[in-house]
Amino acid sequence: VEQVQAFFADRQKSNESQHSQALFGKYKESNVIIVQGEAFMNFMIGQSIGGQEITPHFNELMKESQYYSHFYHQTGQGRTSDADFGANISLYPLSAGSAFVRYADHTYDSLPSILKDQGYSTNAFHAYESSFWNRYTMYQNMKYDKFYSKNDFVEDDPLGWSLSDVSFFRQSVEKMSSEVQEPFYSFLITLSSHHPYSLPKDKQQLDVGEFQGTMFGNYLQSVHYVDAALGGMVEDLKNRGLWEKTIFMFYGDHDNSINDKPLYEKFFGRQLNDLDMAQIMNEVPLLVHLPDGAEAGTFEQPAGQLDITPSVLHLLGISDESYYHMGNNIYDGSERMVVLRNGSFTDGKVFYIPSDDYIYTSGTCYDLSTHEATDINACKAGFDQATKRLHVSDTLITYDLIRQFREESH
Ligand code: GP9
Repeated sequence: VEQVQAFFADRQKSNESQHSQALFGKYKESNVIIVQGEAFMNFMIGQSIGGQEITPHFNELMKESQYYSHFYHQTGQGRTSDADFGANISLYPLSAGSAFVRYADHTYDSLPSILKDQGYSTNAFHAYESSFWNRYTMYQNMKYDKFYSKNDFVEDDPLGWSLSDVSFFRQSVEKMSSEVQEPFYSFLITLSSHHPYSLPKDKQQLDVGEFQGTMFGNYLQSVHYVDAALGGMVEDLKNRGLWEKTIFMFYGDHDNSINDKPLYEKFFGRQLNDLDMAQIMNEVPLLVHLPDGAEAGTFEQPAGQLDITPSVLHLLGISDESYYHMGNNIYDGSERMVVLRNGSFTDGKVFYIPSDDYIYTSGTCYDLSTHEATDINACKAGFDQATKRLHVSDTLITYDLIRQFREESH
């Protein structure tokens, strides 16, 4: 408990300077829309196959947005629910199981609860069974006003497990503009690019060439479909006059479970090492569009899902200091470290890949400037910090310490 308290006391101290930053509160009271894309990975952003762009709409949006090119998912066994937990609660998902399922009744400083206290209406949208990943229960704890789940959508375009993302986005935006009070926070989870990625013929718009008929080809095909749905959603938001008053974020939840090096070597036409594979499997894209389209560009410093909540709060001018969050504020200009749930970490200079036995010296330390393995000691300080962060987070969640700390302070 003392270690956890000390960690947050330190974090609070290092956060004190953030208020002077130019973007703090610049978008106060803007709407916030965050879209979490199913299995939407970073490796195919900006890539083409047979001369056709895989994600043309995302690529177009990048021109007027911030694109984080080394943004990591920090998920464990809880997959989509872990991405949601990391992004909206800014604590590390658990080493085993899903926090949504195991500790849905514990106390958290969730993004929707903070925004609700600031007068926002807060809504989650996901066109699937409300009980999946225990969302129905967890979303009440996170203080969403409403969770629009499968039964709230007209099933006018069935696809895969549920409704197509095109229809899901259309109906969600319709609800935002007709049923929801502004300012709002809307959190949307897509589904059309779910494993095993089979799309009906009439929705297959990409010629995947030599990957035709493989799961990898189907994956590219389904991502291309979701990208078009995303493009449609942005158009819709523009037509309804919401785009210019909204902070819009899109990020991927986790990898596609196709961890097959030769396939990616074929895709990129070059040999890949373990570092390349770790980046391919753990990087998802983050796109941030600010209401006035400011600050656009590509940002290469590492970031991760836990950084979403502190960064959104910064843009809205809400101090993060009193909250139990472990992510970085990507706008405070400081150097940052991103820790993955498997114990990997990167600070933009090195990238550590742990071994299965979790013994530090059996892992590999990569120098990101050469992309080659380097002296293991170059990762030692980072490894100790990463281990500490995961331990602090696990302890805080498991023993419901936020509740205890708050009770003690009253
Ligand atoms: C289902 C969806 C999928 O509601 O979020 O979750 P996943 O299987 O990717 O963890």
